[in-house]
Amino acid sequence: MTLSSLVLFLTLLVPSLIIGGMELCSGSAGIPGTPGAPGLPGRDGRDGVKGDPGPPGLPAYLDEELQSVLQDFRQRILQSMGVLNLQGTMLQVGEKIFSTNGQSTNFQGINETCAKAGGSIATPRNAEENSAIMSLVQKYNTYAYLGITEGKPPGKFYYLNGSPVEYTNWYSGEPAGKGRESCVEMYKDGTWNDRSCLQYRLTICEF
Ligand SMILES: *[C@@H]1O[C@H](CO)[C@@H](O)[C@H](O)[C@H]1NC(C)=O
Ligand SMILES: [Ca+2]
Repeated sequence: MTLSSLVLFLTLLVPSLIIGGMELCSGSAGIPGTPGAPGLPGRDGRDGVKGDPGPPGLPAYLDEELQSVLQDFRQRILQSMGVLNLQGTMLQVGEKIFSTNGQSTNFQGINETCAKAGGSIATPRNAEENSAIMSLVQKYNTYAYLGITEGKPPGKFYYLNGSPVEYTNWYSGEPAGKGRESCVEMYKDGTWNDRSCLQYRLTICEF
């Protein structure tokens, strides 16, 4: 008999015995029994609430498609670079690429042509870049304008973004324009001369 059914039994029985008017002799309380053995372990609890969804992964088929698109891009870029390298119109120096269309025009025209092509007029930042530009000047046997112009104080030269030049390679005695020669051209030996911006010079851009 379980404890709860015993309690129920007594609750029902005892009042009915009293109500029934029967004389019950009450004896002394018995000795408490020994505690029962521990019960069996309870059942497992219910499942917890669902967690937040994880970041979306790329489905395998998309990943494969992406890989093949990238492979194709890589192949196309290598082909184009190969053609340009072969033509000798493209020179890579570190992250930079110098290129010419072989055409000559004034400084303004070169600046515009390079901007339209998504680049800017060639601006040597070190000896290695200067040599790359020089090799194009030699190949086309034409001086080139650089992306450097004279500022307000005559004799001071700046990059087109407005910061002062750091690397220079002036020809001996240059710059000597004293405010009358606002652009910079490169000679075939790679040295620089300040010069009027209206000469026709080789278009060399950097990307
Ligand atoms: C060069 O071209 C850019 C873009 O068209 C223009 O913003 C800039 O003023 C030009 N710089 C010079 C010195 O002509
Ligand atoms: Ca000069």
